Amino acid sequence: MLSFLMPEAASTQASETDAIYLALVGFSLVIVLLVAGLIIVFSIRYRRSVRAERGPLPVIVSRELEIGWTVMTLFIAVFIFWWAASARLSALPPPPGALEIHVVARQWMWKTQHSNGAREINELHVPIDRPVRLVMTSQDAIHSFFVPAFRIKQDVLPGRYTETWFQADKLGSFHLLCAEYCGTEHSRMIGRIVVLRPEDYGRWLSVQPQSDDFAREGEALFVATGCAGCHALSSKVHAPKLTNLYGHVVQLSDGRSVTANDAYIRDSILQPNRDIVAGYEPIMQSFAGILSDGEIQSLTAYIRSLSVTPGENAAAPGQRSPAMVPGGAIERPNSAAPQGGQP
Ligand code: HEC
Ligand SMILES: [Cu+2]
Repeated sequence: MLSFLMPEAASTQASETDAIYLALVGFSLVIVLLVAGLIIVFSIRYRRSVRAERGPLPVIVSRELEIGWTVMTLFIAVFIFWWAASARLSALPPPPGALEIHVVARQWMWKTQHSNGAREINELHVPIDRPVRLVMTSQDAIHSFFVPAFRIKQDVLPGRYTETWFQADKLGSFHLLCAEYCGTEHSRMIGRIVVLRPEDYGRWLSVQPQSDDFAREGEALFVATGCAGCHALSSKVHAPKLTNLYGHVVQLSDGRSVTANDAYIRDSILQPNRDIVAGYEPIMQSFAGILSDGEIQSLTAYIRSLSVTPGENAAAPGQRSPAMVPGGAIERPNSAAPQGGQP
């Protein structure tokens, strides 16, 4: 219905979004027609030249009618709120086992990277019928990742990760736009999402010039940037071991406790003196300006690969499973969280 007015719908989220949107338009249309219709009827019926009854208004038409229509419109408004909010909330967490793709936005292009390290610019190839989770950050201004055909739009912020996910259910090529004014060439910050059959995606991925996968790239950086000097299991420096850190609770020296996620690890690298781990001295210096966003994402992927966390068990092909990591089975001594990660 009315599909000729809408952008093509090519994801599992699209149909419900459209249903909510059309219901809102339909409901508004009924009210607009009612009000506009009555204006026209009354202006003809009570126009000046007509001898119509113009006595004082009746005090109240009917109490039941007043209460009835007030309650009914309230009910409709609450229903629409509940429908839209619950659809939005249930669409927030990506399904476990989703394919992870990293996106870095900058003036004025989209850089994407697949879990095996293959990179693209202003393009993203994905398999059909498989949830794809995007972990995004920006190198400069605020951008917004907008794919009309998938009905997804998510702001991409500097200094922070944002996430969204989709599951394409149509083959083809779809527009990718930046939906947040980000400078002179904002309107040219466009790309496309190419949805392929799974076997074609596999073939496409295998012929891309590959760098290492995220975790292995991160492991190399971990040594090259000197993190290992303090954090390696064999290090003599009094620094926390990062095994089984990701997804677990960290006690901080000021008494707070936080769950180690992407943002926490990013902050630990860029602003190490903000959250000091209980029992350690603030001797780590900031790596702001030394490591790029892409490098921090890779380091994060490496640190994540050192723990068993819920949802990560169904690792995408090419990702290391935690059991393969040396030392992956070592318990994290200062962690209050239950180990193992199974909910
Ligand atoms: C000079 C030694 C040193 C170096 C080099 C160093 N760190 Fe640290 N790091 C520490 C210490 C000590 C702490 C605990 C105190 C704190 O939170 O600042 C820490 C904390 C952390 C934490 C939080 C750990 C937790 O258990 O919550 C992370 C993550 C981290 N570092 C990552 C890195 C990464 C990645 C690098 C390399 C880019 C790095 N560190 C380089 C000494 C170091
Ligand atoms: Cu932009």
